[in-house]
Amino acid sequence: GGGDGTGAAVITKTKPVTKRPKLYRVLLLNDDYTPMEFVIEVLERFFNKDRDGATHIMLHVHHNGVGECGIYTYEVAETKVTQVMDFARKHQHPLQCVMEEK
Ligand code: TYC
Repeated sequence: GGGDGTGAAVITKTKPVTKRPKLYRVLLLNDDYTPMEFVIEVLERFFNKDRDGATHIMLHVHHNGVGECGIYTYEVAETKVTQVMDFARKHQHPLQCVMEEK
């Protein structure tokens, strides 16, 4: 039984183990120089926000100093941060994007 070759009754109990990945918040930080329109484009391009959603987050960051762009697994969050930082550098804006464990 149970594939042990003896014909004996073997009970195999398996505990289902579901692994929940850690999640990370991706944040934009305010600064005095990055144009509002550029931040809106970043949110549309890299975080799939529509115009209204992107504008709302941008204004939140502008007024509060920091704001959430999205919540992702580690690799995705890391990719978003790199994409935003590369895009900002390419356009010579000081925009900062960071991630933190949720
Ligand atoms: N504070 C910037 C300005 O007045 C706009 C801005 C918003 C910059 C959000 C960065 O993450 C940011 N032009």
